[in-house]
Amino acid sequence: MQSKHAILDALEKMRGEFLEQVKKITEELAFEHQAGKLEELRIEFLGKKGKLTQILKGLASVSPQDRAEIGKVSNQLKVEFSNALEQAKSKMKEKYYASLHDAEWIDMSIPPAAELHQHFGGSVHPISLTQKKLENIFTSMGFSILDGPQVETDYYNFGALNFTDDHPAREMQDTFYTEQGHLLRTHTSAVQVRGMKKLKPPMRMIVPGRVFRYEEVDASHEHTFYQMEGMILEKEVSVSHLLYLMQTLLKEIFESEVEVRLRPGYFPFVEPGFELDMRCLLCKGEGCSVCKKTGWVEVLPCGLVHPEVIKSGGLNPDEWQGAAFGLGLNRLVMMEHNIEDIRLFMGAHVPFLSQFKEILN
Ligand code: FA5
Repeated sequence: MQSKHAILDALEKMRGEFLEQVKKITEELAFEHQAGKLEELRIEFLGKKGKLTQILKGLASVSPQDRAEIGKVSNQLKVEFSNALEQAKSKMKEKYYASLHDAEWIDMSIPPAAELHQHFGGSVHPISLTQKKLENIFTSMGFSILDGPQVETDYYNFGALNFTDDHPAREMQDTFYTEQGHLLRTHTSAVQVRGMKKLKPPMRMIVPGRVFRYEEVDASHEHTFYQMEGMILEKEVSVSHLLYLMQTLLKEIFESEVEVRLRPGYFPFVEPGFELDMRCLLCKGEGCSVCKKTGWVEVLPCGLVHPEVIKSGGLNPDEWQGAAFGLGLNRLVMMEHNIEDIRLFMGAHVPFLSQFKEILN
């Protein structure tokens, strides 16, 4: 049996301990180690099994009135802790930028100290790592790798893909337009028709690349992100070819079976179209900010190529059939490495990036 005062005392003691640790990390630790330590601290105090939860277990034995008071204090503490962590992070960034400024005065001809080399030796971006892994898988299955312009025409991004001028589906992908009437491609599907014109069928191609959308940014949405388009054109292609391709891809990436579900999906350039979702590996399907509390993450929309698109490629849809998919690379990499926030990819954040010190082979 614990009294209200005992719990409030424990919370106050925990507060002191937390703030002291944050101060210590900010003042004493080299900035490149701070992000990791701050996250450890957050988990130690605020995590599911953290100190706050442990203290609040005592709530069961106090009166409802006292419980409300303690609840209020603990909510205030959470806000205070989050603010302290945010402040520590901005200090960390300041130190980082200051170090870049100092670095301008380094004599570039002196070999870097081992310590510096370890931190700033450069590393491959996690998206590039997974992109390369996928490219290896697909080229081993006879796929060619294609690229296309990031500043595109309306025709290749929309018109050639069976989006009529007033098609409401254009609004599914909010678009950045240039003053000259071009646009930043909203998907790698913009390369489908370019690819059909370039490669003779039967053909298999993938198109990894950067795409842009006028999006509200949050834990799972970026305005600039990466996709990988895949397309095959053969005399006969069925939904089972498509599913086989999708399963192979996910199995190779995750090196084990992952739970997936298939839903009908609508895209003007495929018929039928599907949405392939995978179980959110961050929360194990329990619901988090990345999967928007659904337990599932949209990663792989796909379908059979619409006959109108085959015509746009200058081919006869009675002669050729196709399947296509558009993999969301950022979200796949988030699942692969347990990354909780998509914004980390573009944040130029050294402690984050230096976790991926793998070498490409
Ligand atoms: C498309 O972009 C279609 N071109 C995909 C396609 C290709 C369908 C071929 C059929 C055949 P969608 O808008 O759903 O579809 O985006 C595809 C994937 O990109 C999503 O599943 C998601 O993983 C990722 N994605 C979409 N918007 C964002 C965003 N703002 N930030 C990060 N990832 C995103």
